Amino acid sequence: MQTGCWRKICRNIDDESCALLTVYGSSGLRIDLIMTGKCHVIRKGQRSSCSRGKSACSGPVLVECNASENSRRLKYISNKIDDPNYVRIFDTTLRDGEQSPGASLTSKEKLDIARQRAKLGVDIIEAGYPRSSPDDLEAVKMIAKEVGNHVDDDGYVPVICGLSRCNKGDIDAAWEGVRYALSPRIHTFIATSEIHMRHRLRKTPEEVIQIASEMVAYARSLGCEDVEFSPEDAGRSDTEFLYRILTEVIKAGATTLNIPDTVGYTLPSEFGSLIAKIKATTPGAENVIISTHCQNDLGLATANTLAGAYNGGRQLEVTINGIGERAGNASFQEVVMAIRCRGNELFGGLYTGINSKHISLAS
Ligand SMILES: [Mn+2]
Repeated sequence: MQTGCWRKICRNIDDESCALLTVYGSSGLRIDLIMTGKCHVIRKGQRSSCSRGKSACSGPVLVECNASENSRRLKYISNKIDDPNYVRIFDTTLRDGEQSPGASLTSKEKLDIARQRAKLGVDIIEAGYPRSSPDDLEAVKMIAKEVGNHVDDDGYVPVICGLSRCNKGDIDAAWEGVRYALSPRIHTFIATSEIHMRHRLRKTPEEVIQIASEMVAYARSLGCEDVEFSPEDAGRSDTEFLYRILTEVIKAGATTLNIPDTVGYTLPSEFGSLIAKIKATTPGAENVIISTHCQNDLGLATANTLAGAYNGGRQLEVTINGIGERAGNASFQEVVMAIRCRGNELFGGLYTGINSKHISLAS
């Protein structure tokens, strides 16, 4: 990484207010942005003098940016956000990211990553999948106890979330992992596409609806007031069926509905309109948060995520550098900086609570 070059330029512009962004997308592509606190000092096409000599650094192409200065953080309420323009960032580096080909982290590394994600101010940390192994359960517990109890001066503490399939064993394990956090969340999922219901679950659509609502209600019955439900493979599910299952899980107590494009199959226009239709059509959707989760198989994870936000998604699931299953997930840096740089123009003033000054340190 040629971050030396970036830091140098950054210092030249403004030591204190400058936030430096070095983005490595899932494909290794670099997006070059330098942000400042007031965010006007962006020079196009400037080349740096690099501490390692010019040949070591091709120099960035800087882009002009008119960042939103809005970054106030709101008090966390599981099923609603007091400002319609605030977008929650759900960091699943430790869960989806850990499913990257070849990735495997120790508990200590997971704790370090969680601390660092909290430093950036992510709203929710998906700390793992506790039923998948005793080690993962221990790691989630450790993160819940430490990071999930570390309250900042401004009252910020991240929600700690654990993933589970729709069965009692998984949900018990997830709750055991996250319950020590000040704001614990259980995230439960079941497949809703025809192909997955028939061949993987071997269940009828009616059975799937019943299991999903029972398990959401079960998670709530454990004392967890924050339950996220995901209809897995939503991108390839029948939309009428999606409205029905989502209606039922809202009744059962789900507080966030996450819409995953599990196989990275949709186009931005399709994914955006799916989010818009779910918001407009599902009874009770106005009382919950709609979320996006986009895989990058067609290279569209960031584009789809932004389309989701544009159409009313107010929780965006991302990973550091877009790591994740197969081709990866939506990139935290790309999504956060797109909203920060273009939120005013394109999204009617959307903003996140992320402290972008720390982004370069995290990559
Ligand atoms: Mn995923």
